[in-house]
Amino acid sequence: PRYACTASPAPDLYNTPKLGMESADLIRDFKRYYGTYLAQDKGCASGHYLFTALAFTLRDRLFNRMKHTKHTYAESHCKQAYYLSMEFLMGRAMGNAALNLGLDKETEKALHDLGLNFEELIDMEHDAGLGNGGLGRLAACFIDSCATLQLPVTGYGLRYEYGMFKQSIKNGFQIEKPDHWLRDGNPWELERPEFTQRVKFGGHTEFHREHDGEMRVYWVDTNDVLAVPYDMPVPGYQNGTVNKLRLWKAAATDEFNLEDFNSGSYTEAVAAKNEAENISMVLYPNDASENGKELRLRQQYFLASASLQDILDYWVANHGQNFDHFADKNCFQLNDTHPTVAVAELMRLLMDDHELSWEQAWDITSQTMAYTNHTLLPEALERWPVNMFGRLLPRILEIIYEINARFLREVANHWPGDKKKLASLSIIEEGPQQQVRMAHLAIVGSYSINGVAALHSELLKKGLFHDFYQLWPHKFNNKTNGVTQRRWMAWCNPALSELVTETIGDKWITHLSELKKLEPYAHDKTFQKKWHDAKLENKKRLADLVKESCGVIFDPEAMFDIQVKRIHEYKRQLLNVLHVIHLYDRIKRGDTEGMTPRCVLFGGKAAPGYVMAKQIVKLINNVAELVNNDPEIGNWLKVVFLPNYQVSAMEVICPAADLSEQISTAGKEASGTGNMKFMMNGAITIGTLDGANIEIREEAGDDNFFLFGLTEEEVVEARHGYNPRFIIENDPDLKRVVTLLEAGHFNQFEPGCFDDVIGAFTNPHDPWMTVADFRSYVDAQQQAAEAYQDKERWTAMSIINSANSGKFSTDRTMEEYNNEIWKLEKINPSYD
Ligand code: GL9
Repeated sequence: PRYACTASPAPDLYNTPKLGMESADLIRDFKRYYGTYLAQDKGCASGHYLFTALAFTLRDRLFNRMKHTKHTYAESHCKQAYYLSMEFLMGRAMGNAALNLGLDKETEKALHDLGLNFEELIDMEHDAGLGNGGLGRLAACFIDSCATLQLPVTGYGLRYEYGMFKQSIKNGFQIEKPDHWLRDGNPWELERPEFTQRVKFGGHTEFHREHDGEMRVYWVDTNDVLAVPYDMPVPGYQNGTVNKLRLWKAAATDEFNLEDFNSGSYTEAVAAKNEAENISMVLYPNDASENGKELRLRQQYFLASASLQDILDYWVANHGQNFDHFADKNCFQLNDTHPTVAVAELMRLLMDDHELSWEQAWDITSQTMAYTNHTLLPEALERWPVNMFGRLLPRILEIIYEINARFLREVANHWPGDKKKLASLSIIEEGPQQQVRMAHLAIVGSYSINGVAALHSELLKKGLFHDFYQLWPHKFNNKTNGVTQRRWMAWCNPALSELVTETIGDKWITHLSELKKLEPYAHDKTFQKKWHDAKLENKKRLADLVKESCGVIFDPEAMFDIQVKRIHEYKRQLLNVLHVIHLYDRIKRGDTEGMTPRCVLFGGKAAPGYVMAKQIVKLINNVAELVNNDPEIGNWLKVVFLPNYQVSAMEVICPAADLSEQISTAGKEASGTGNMKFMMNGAITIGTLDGANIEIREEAGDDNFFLFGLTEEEVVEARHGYNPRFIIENDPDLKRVVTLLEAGHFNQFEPGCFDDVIGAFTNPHDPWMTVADFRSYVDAQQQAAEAYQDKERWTAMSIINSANSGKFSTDRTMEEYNNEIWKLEKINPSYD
């Protein structure tokens, strides 16, 4: 009742005046927030309050546009898309907000007039680390591009109290600390308690025949949890559009456990609320691997149910209980299988709450759901024990069984008498413990299934989802990933951006293919000099960060060789370390001919339970320790492991890279997106033919890419009879590297510390085939080193890479999703 619309205030109470965008208006608002709203007194200027006052100043301008955008969508009755994702790795919002509002220059000036520094305030902001890595950051880039393209797309996710853990390094080992990012408040969010939803768990189902003779299902005796939405603005680039990211927080209902309550255990009953609120407490930090924890399934259902109820409420408010055109006006993009329980939940809501028949509900569901797959790694395929599922979500399990029964009839028609096909395609996996296969549910329930790079999409059809492809070839498609150039170039690389804009104009900020116009300048001496200077400035910025966080001096003239991404065996940070040890060995034996001074930077988090990944972190740190403190090595080689890699760190790292390490075992990295950020900012890739690397090389040209390693097909082939020990014996360089490792050269006071790592890459069953690619990797590294020595050649390669990175904008990716999957009309709110 508190939020019900009862009072009738004067119409102009709703009226939002357009806010001034000049520096003087910003100063006025900023002072009011700082002095009045936050009640700061003279004498002590706290960074936190300065930051908050500026955030509120910008936020006003965002929320005005967000309201306006919402009304424009409502009035146009347009189709809308919903991006359902367990992760949105947003990073910091301040700089992006100022840039996209077109207020970056004014803000800087306003603050300067007040004697303040914009950059210092920007650095006060805590990263919104609500994601693990590529998949979560992709979601953030997608919604940025949708707002810029004026596509009516809303993001739905969870408002985790704790984001991705903070990583520190102690004695070479990774230490995890909780990331309580909301501790100091989040000025960018708006709580919307009036849109709270109720999500059911547990209980059981009952079937009743109604007066009209229809059967109805009741899911009863449930333990309900409230979902409270928090909205974050998603501004388009200087176009008046501000879309919405709606994140759900779990809250207990006020219904106490009556038994406890009546027996006098009031405090225990209140304390039990914790269990409900735990649902949105913490992001699971596992990259590409699932562990079947019940809390994770609760999170997934909580997201799916709250979001779909919210969308259906909006529909009913506008159309009543008539769902005839629902599928023409709505679609849902599932970011991996994580939100896939939405397929069954939409069926439940349409049938049990809105009284549609199975057929009507299925038509709607299967015409509105679309699924994106982000990995081929088998350990990442989500499966839930049927027991757990039935206990937690009994009604949903019934619906999944019925979807499966109908689906298996279709399979039996397509392959009469083929029992094997039924078993391999079934949504329910048989075995000692029955499991629900979420990918199968997603495929059966969706009209579109896409991979995230050309190779990955082909491999899905050829391998993992081959049988489904036979059944429904029309459902399968590719959407190569991208990144937003607003954050990943315009914002994070001002030096290069200014040069590019003064050379070819600023259209590239919304049309990245414009960068192609830089290509004629690739060999222009004056332009090369400016390009090189911009890179140098960025390298100094990174060198400062490295000095501050690792105490190691990077010489900006040296080649910056960078691998930042989650630590995972398939990404082969280990191969990179083996090369580093090889360089160390060469320097030690005086073989520095043709060598280039290098600064090698590693960064990335290991999942807390991933023992091998953590040992790789330890190995990198031990190698770094020895290399950096050996006077014989001097400036030839520096190695650091930069702790706590996150979005705001990448904003400093990618503009400063010379060499981008994209060295996964071919066929394992679905796409990669860091590779695109580096390319855009003029780094040259050393990489395998994997994921989007293939397309990067196609765009940049073979001469502007250091290729090495087995192809996906060769990897499959080479597995048979793979003999790493034989390869080591026959490669003197590799032999020396392995001998150093086995002799304990990097762990003199920690005996046995790296035995497992050595065991892994020398194992004939090593799935990542590290040793198989060592020789061609080292050769490609040598080519890179020689190319770097020719400054002009290198700079030309750098320019050509950036000039040809147009394809890798999420603007292009979103146009493709829209043209081929969503089919939304672009809506211009005509604000600004
Ligand atoms: C990933 C893939 O591994 C990447 O290759 C891909 O670029 C991204 C985005 O499509 O998705 N899938 C996945 O589970 N993760 C990816 O990065 N993992 C994390 O996000 C940590």
